[in-house]
Amino acid sequence: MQFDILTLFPEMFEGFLEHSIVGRARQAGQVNIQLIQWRNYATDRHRVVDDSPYGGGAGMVLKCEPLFRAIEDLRAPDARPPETQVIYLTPQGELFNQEIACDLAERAQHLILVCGRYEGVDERARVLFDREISIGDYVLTGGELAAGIVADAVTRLIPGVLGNDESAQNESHMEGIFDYPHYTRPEIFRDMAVPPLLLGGHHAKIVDWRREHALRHTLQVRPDLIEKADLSEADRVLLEKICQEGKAAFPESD
Ligand code: 6GU
Repeated sequence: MQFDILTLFPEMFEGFLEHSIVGRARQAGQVNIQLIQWRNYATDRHRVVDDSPYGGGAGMVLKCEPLFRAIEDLRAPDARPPETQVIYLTPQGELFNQEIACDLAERAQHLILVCGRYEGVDERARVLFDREISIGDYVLTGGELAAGIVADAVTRLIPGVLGNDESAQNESHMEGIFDYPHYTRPEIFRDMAVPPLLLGGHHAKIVDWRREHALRHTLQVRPDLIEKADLSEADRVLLEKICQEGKAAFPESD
């Protein structure tokens, strides 16, 4: 997979994309990540890429010409989505999640990630984008952190990037709910014991226990995920039991 990241601050990615699993995937040639300085596509001596907004107001707007030049240079003339996608990182985009990450990892071969800054791009440049993505309901100073997050989430889903021990198969959010709780040695730490069932080696019981606690934690923190999740009949029985316990603890609230 090829990632081209168009940014005014390529230095922001040094470190982050060189280490950890993404760095290893780059070393192994499983992904190629190219950082491209937006200013290289300006034509004037001062390499200006922004200008003040028509109609007045605060801030600067990223100009059309350098951005069109960049995308026309980076995208092959006959390239089309889903294999090639130009993605604009903006707080006004669709909310990034594991489903989008999986879709990109499965279908895309070339992602061009455009990191916005200031008040964003000239509205007319939006015709260049196949997709506009936000990483959450808060405002960052630029799209760089968001592009790093997308590159990380997608890279780790590419077949062969994670080893068997790190498998993405049964981890948090793969099925739309949280991961189960994990414990390791020692068995007792400052009076806190590992749940005895996990020490017993009864595999089927452990599977059930993990599912129950994944559901419990999700219901407590993100009930919205429970509503959207693809749950089995057994899950619904477990949830019913968990809800009944809640009612027993607070009998006055219906
Ligand atoms: Cl993609 N960009 C910026 N600037 N802020 C954000 C964002 C992106 N996603 C959430 N907040």
